[in-house]
Amino acid sequence: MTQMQREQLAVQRERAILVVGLLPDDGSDPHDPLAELRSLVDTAGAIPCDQLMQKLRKPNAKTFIGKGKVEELKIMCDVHDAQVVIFDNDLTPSQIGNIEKIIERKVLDRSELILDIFAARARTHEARLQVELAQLEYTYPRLRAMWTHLERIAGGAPQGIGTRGPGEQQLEIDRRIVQRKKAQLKRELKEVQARKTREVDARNKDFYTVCLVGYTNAGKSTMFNSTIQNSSGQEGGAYADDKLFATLSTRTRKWDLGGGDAVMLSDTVGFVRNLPHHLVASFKATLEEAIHADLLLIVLDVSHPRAEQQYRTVMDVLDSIGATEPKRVLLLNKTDLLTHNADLLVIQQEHPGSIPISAKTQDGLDAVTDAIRTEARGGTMDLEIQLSSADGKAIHFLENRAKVLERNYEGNTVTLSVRIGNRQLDQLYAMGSTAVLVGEAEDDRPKGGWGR
Ligand SMILES: Nc1nc2c(ncn2[C@@H]2O[C@H](COP(=O)(O)OP(=O)(O)OP(=O)(O)O)[C@@H](O)[C@H]2O)c(=O)[nH]1
Ligand SMILES: [Mg+2]
Repeated sequence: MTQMQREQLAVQRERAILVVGLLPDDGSDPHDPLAELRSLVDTAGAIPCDQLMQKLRKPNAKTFIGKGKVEELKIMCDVHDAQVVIFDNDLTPSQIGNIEKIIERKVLDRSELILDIFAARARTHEARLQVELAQLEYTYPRLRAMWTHLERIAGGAPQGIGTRGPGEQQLEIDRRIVQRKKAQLKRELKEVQARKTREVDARNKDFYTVCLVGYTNAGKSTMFNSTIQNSSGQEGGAYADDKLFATLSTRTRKWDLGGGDAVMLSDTVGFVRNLPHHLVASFKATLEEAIHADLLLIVLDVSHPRAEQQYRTVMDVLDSIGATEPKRVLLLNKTDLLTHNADLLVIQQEHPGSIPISAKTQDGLDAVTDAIRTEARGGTMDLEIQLSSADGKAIHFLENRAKVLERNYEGNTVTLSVRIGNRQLDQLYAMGSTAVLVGEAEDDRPKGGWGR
């Protein structure tokens, strides 16, 4: 066992044994509790070669799973020549240490694995800073246990590797380095985030903002690309892939809804069950988009066996990051993969007002566009508006931002019958226009639901 085992946490191309201690009501899939971890491990690039599960009433304080199971795990590692063991649970530093000592292999927990994926995929400066900080915050409390554990190994190392523990002095130096690095990362992040907040604020003033959120792999980026491509003929350019955490930073594009309406649409990082909370805090800037959006399009993969649980996770995360203000519209995605229509009906009944779509085949996207348009307008009204024919700015605005049903010119006065959104009407007033309302018709603001 070498020092590398806890210094080098990347898991690329290593043979891995997956382990889960199943606790009561832990939210994992009862039919295949390790399905999600397998996807995560696969995304990280390691090769899952076997798995071990144990039902637990509560975790063993020393080794999380039972001591006997750890012995079994060691044999499994030998048989498969595995280099790493990955737990679906989050372990304490000392549990990791204890297990590593017995099995003589690197042990990673769920959070470390997710951090490793983020680290490997972070592309932007901000994402890199966030991952580095999150890794330091997660690893830092583990340093002591890690070194103490290595020291012990060095004492009577079973494989006789010349690992020398760093001793107290080295420990103290390491801690100080970590602290300094953390402070520096936090400073840099603060700057990046302040800039981001300014950008988001500026965009929000000029446009109605819509943000795609949802569980990882739900189809957000596919939806983003489909809508942008449909409306502008240009590529949305978001990377979509059948991997968890394909997207690691947000991307925003103008979405032309037709009829003079345009909104800003953002694609965001996916959520996952048991996301380490410090990671959520670190990604708060990325999620700033979600918090400040006018409307959240929640993308749910209804073909996934754990769709309901994923839905609940997304709702919980949104609440926990403080995204409680924006209106939420649920999109039931990947309906093309459902074999029975009845399945969809059941889900629709559970979520009244949701819109069934397929981001891939682009089914149902019109319904989404209509829903957003109505919402972005803040409800529409049919009105007659009288203005001076010299008020070119207001006439231009109405021609472009409202639907003009009829035009009457009399002398210097123009009377336009228009279907106009509340929001546009407010904008018209804010322009200091000469417009006077002369008639008012039905308000078609949606009442009690969407997409039916
Ligand atoms: N059959 C089908 N596949 C879809 C649909 N929408 C997305 N997918 C596939 O699902 C996978 C994940 O799609 P993404 O758009 O990358 O998902 P995401 O929500 O952006 O995922 P992250 O960025 O990882 O959080 C890709 O392989 C897509 O091709 C759909 O409506 N039907
Ligand atoms: Mg994505």
